[in-house]
Amino acid sequence: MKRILPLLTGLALLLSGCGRADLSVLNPQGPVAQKQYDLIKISISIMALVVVVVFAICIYVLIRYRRRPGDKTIPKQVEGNHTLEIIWTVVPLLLLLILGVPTIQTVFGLAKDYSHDKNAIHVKVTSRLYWWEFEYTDYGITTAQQLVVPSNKKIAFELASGDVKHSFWIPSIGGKLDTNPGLTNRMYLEFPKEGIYRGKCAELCGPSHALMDFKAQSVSPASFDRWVAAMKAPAVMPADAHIAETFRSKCLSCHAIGDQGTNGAPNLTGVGGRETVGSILYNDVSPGAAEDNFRKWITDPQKVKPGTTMPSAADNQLTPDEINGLAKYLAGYKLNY
Ligand code: HEC
Ligand SMILES: [Cu+2]
Repeated sequence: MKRILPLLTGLALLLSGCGRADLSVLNPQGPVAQKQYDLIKISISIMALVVVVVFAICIYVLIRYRRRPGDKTIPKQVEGNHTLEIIWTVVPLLLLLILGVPTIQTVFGLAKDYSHDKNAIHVKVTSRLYWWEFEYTDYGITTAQQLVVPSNKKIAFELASGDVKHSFWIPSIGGKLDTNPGLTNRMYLEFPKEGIYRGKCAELCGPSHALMDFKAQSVSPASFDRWVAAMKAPAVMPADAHIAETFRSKCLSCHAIGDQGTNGAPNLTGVGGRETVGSILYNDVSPGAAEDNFRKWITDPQKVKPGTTMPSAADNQLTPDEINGLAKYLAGYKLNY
């Protein structure tokens, strides 16, 4: 018991995330996740049934036919029993059918390709150590870390990786599917309810793999249109001329905002409105947290996400005033949608 207790405590802690609507497979928030959850339920029920029946028979036989004290006789030797043999062939066959038919139906159903469907929203996902890029090919816009989608539409994803293998997974909405370098995988998802869902990288990819989250924000179709328009609007640069120049020379060499910069790092258009900084520092924990998070991130991204290629403030030769100015600007850079 002493040895098992920490294990149980750990398990309880681990399972405390179960059931969360924005995070858990066990609380599906869309039709894809619902179908996957139904498959989980049917396979676990069948397996549990088999375990219970087999163990019950096994325990019964062990007790009922055990060798009793003084009993020296050799039991009757039986070989071959048609009835039993038919039972233990037919029952597993039936169970496999009950398991197999819906599994194949669902798996092939979920593989439906909406990439040429005019009514679907097409998103090209590129995973990189340790962030996610989302390109909306229908609209010519690119964002990162926080996917924005209209509710009740089919979202057709094209998944690929810019470096090593990752895996795209939004547990309460559906997934997961690997992202490979040089190969495109396709998948669709639907978000019937508005809200922000947490996405995960589900393939061990490096030291910050566990921090390689992203968000999927489902909004009303009208709100989505406003978001697209805001993404296409001219970039908002820092108001302060010196901060603007710093941002242009030291940040836009990797990042993009609006029509400026390059998309070699997360697109920062409207970054202050994302739920997190660096996909892992949450902004909604207290008022002013966003600015603190940006400061923390710009000062030393390695400390937040070991292995990231973003340079620290020291590498970038930023003064404390410049760090503060940039943090304030980024925290205030929100899109209205
Ligand atoms: C060498 C390229 C490079 C330069 C230069 C660079 N960054 Fe980054 N930045 C990155 C990468 C890569 C990431 C993604 C890190 C991750 O999450 O794994 C990132 C992430 C970020 C994020 C988090 C975005 C989000 O939505 O989570 C912010 C904010 C940011 N950078 C701000 C800056 C600022 C401000 C500067 C200039 C002082 C800067 N970066 C300079 C490469 C760069
Ligand atoms: Cu990963």
